Amino acid sequence: MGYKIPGAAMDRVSLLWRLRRRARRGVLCMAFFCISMALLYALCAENSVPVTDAIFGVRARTRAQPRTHSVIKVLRGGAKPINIDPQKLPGVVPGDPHRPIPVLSSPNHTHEAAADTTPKRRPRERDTSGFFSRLLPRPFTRALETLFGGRRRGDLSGRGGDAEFFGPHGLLGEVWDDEMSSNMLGSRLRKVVQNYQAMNKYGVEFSGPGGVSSRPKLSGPKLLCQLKDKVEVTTLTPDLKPFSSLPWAAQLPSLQLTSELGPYKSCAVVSSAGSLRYSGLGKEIDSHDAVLRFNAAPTTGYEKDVGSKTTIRLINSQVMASDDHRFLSSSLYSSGALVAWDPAPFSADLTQWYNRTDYPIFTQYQRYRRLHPMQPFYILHPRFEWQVWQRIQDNMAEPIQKNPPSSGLLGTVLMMSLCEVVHVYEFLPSRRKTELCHYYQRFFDAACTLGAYHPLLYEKNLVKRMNQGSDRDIYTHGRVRLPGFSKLNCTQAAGGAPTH
Ligand code: NCC
Repeated sequence: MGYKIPGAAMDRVSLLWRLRRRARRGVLCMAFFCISMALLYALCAENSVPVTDAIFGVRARTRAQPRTHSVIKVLRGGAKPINIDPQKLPGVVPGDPHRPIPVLSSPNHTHEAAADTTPKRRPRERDTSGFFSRLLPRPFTRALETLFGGRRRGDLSGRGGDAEFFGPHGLLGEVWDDEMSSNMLGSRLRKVVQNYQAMNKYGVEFSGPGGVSSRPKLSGPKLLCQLKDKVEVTTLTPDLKPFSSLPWAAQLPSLQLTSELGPYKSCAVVSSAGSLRYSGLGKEIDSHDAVLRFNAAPTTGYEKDVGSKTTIRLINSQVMASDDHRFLSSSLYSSGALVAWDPAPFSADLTQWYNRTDYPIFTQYQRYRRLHPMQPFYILHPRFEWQVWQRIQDNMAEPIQKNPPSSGLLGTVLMMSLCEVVHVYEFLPSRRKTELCHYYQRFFDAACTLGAYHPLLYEKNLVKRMNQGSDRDIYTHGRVRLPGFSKLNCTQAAGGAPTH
C-alpha cells in the first residue's frame, strides 16, 4: 500500500510549488526588466539622448539650464520656440535643425583644486579602459558603466568616456595651447563642433586669401593691431535706420558706448567659468577700475571668488528673452551699464536683422527701458560680432563654427576699447579647470569651456596668442593680460600684417 499524502499536506506542497514558480517568474521578469533598461540606456547613449529624459522625460538640471524636455516640446511645437534655440545648447549635436540630439553630459564631478602648482605638460592621452570593456561589445560596457557609475567625467570630451579633459592629467594640459584644434577633442564634442563648422545658419560668406590653412601665424602684437584696426565697437543709436522711424527710438542712447563709458585704467573681464569657484580672486577682481560680467552671472554669495563690483554686464538676447532669467524683474541686472547683443545674419543690414532677430531683443529692450529708464543700456551693432568672428577665422588653420563669438570674447574686445589694460579671468582655464560649466550652477558640460555653438576653442587660441601676461598667471589665476587699444602703437607692428 503506497503512502498517501493527506489533503492538507498536498495543498501545502502545491502552494509551495506555486510560490516557487511565481518567485522564479518574478526573478525572470526582474532580469528581463534590468536587461531591457540596460539596452535602452545603451541605445540612448549611443544616440546621445540622456537616458533619464528617455525614461522620465525630465532631467536633473539647475534653474538657468535649459530643459531638455522643453527642447523636445519646442521641436514638437509644444512651446514657444522663441525662448530656446536647441541648436545653441552647449551639449547639442547640430545637424538636422529639426532634430538636434542633446549630447549626454557627464552628470557627476567632484570639484578639486589642484595641489600641484608646477606647470608641466601632461601626456595627451590615457587609456583607462578596463577588462570588461575589452571583452564586451560597447553597448554592454556603456550599460555596465552606467549601472555601476563608471560613465562620468570626460564623456563629452569623447572616446566613450575614457578620455579626461579637465583633471590633473587631462588632455587640456597645464596651460591652454594656442593651436587647439577640433581634432584634439573627443569624438562627441568633435562631432558637435564639426557639424557647426559645416552648418551656416547665418549665411556666412568668407574666403580668405589662399585658404585658411595656408595663412601665416601672426605674432601677438600683430594680432592685437589687426583687432584694433579691423574691429569697431559700435552701438545702436536713434539716428540709425530703421530705428529713426520707430516710435521707441528715443529709448536708445544717443551717444556711442565708447564715448560715454571709460576710459578706465585697469579692467577685469570675469568669465562665468566653473573654474572661478574656490579661486579666491574676488578682491583682485574688485581692485580694477571697471569690471565686466556676463549674462546671469551673480556676485551675491560668490564675492570671495568673483568680487562684487559690476561696471558693465554684457547679456545675450537669449537671456533677455528666457523666462528662466527673469530679465525684467530680477535685481541681478540692475547694477552697472547693460550691453545686449543678438546673433544677426552675416550680411544683413539693420532693417533685415530687425525683422529677423534670433531672440526678441528689441521687444525686451523696450520693456526693460520702460521699467529702468535711468540705467544705461546699449545694444551692440551686429557688425561688431562678425568683425570679431572674421579676426578669429582669419587666424585659424581650419574652418571655425559659422556662428558669432561667445559673449566672452565680445566683452573682452569691448573692454579693450575702453581700458588701458584688460585682465581676463578664467577664460583660459587655470589649474582649477573643471567641467563645471558655471561657477554659480551645478551643471557639468565640457562644451561650456571648449565651445559647441560658439567658436570658443578658437577664441581661446586667439586670446592665448595675444596674451601679454605669463603662462604662470594663467595656470595659477586663470589670468590673461591684454593691452587696451589706446595703448597699442600699431604703425610699426601692423606693418607686416596681411591685409584682407
Ligand atoms: O555661459 P555663458 O555664455 O553665460 O558664459 C559667459 C562667457 O564666459 C566664458 N565661459 C563660460 C563658461 C566656461 N566654462 N568657460 C568660459 O570660457 C565664455 O566666453 C562665455 O561667453 C554666451 O556667450 O552668451 C554664453 O551664454 C550662455 C547662456 O545663454 C547664458 O549663460 C544664459 O543662460 C550660452 N548657453 C546656452 O545657450 C545654454 C553659452 O553657450 C554662451
